[in-house]
This record gives sequence, C-alpha cells and structure tokens, in this order.
Amino acid sequence: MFSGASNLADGVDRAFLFIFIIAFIFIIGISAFMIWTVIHFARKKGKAPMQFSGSTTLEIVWTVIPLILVMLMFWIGWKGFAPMRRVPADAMKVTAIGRMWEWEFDYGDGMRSKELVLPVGKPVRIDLFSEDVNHSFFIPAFRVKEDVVPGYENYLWFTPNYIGDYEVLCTEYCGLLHSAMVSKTRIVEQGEYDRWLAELRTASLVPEPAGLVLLRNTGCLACHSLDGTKLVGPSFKGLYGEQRNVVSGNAEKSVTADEAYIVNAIYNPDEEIVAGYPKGLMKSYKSLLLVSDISIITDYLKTLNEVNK
Ligand SMILES: [Cu+2]
Repeated sequence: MFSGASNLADGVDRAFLFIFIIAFIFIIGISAFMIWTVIHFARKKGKAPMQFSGSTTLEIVWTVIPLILVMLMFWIGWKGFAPMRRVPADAMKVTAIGRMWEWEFDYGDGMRSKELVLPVGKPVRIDLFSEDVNHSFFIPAFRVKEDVVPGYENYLWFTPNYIGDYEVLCTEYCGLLHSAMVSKTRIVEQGEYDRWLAELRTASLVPEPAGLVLLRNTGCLACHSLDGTKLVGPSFKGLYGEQRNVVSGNAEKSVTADEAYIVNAIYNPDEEIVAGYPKGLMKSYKSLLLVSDISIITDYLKTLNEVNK
C-alpha cells in the first residue's frame, strides 16, 4: 500500500491515514446531520414542538462505536510506534550533535561531518546529544522525530530504503536561527559510503589549528563566520588589529581590535557592541573560555588575516 523512504514510514503513514479518514468521515457526517436537523426541526406554523427524552440504544451506540474506533487508533499507532524503540543489534551507530544552530554527525574516532551520509538498506542508530538547549531531530521523509535534550540520552533508528537526499530539521524552537538549523542526509550505495568514510578519516587525521577547534567547540561559529559572511554577529575575517566602530553606552567610538578588546568582547559582550549589531544577543563566555584559551583563539585569528591578505 505504501512505499516509504524508511522502514518505519509505513507504520506512521498507516496510523495517520486511519485517523485522518475517521476524522474526515465524522466531520462530513456531523456537519451534514447538523444541517439536516436545523432544516427538519425548524419551527413551523401550526405544528406543536416535539419533546424527546432518553434513548438507551442511542447512548450505547455513541459510546461503543467511538470506543472501538479509538481502540483501533491506539492499536494501529502502537504497531507503528513499537518498532521505533526496538533497535536491531546490527545497526551501525552515528551520534547527532545539536547546537545553536547546526547539526553535526560524529562517526567515531574524531570523524565528524556536517551532513549525515548513510548506506542504503542498512539499519542505523542515531544517538542524540545536545551541547546547549533543547532541540529536536527530525527527518520528515523517514517519519522519525525525537527530542534532543541536554543531559538526557535519547536515540532513534531507521533503515533508509532509497538512494537520495533528504532534509534534516530541528523541530524544537531553539532560538534566533532555529529555522536555519537545517542539514541533509545523503543516502548512497555501500561502495560510495565506504569511499566517503575513508575521505572523512583522512581529513580527521590532519590536525586543525587549536584556535579553530576552540571556536567551533564553544559554538562561536554559529554566529560569527570565518569568511566575511554576515551572520548574527560580525565575521572574524580580518578582525584582528582592525579599527572598528563600537557603541559603548550611548556613545560611538573607534577602537583597535587587539587582544584586550577581544577578551572584553567575549567576557562582557554588551559593553562594546560593534556598530550596526543589536545588543543582548550574546552571552558572556567567562565560564567557558580562559584568558589563555582566548590567547590561542587570537593567535588563530591572526593567521586568518595573513591568509586573507
Ligand atoms: Cu534546534
């Protein structure tokens, strides 16, 4: 009857369709009956009003029929839901990391990717992990959706049925760029998957600059780009040593973006706001970054200037 994009899709669609059809029949039936009663029982000249009271048959009918219908809804829903919590023992494992505002996929051994690449026809278990606030992992085509809550272990699993690209969404409002928290899952042949994973492994062996790792792991890059793109906050490209106009209190002034400025911008973000950007969006990172960490970050930002010049 169905041919869903994942092994779990048919169970969800069956429950949805069953409930939808019942609801559709009832809304049409009830509306038609209401219209009929309004016309049929309208006050007419010379006719005495009829009086009704009590009907055991009617009471039983409108109790038993809905009872059977909701029991069926539960049964069909349960048949779709139960397999979602039974992960096959041979399922491969990937961890999905949610942070404001992006998804990242951890394949183990330091192999991380922004898109979820999976071999077709193989069960996969996705462990869900949040670095900051509540998110929710959702692949609409696969009919899988689970909350991603900090400090709480959650998971989902599925077997993708077809090769293709599918959207991965966050479906729990998680702040300003929630709607941009979109990723992709690419379902490919086993051979292509093996090649892709080998490339990811090679890439993971090249060490990244320590400053870049700090920026990424602290979540800075969700709001500040490295390539000049304007996100929530100003880009880091060409930042170090630059003159910039900042709003401090009500006055605008020009400052040099040196190490002291960067430390203050990270510890007390609202003190000097870069002109043109709103106040109050960034929290203080005093508890997350030491001055020595910021020094490593600043060293990385300097190299960024050299590359770009
Ligand atoms: Cu989110």
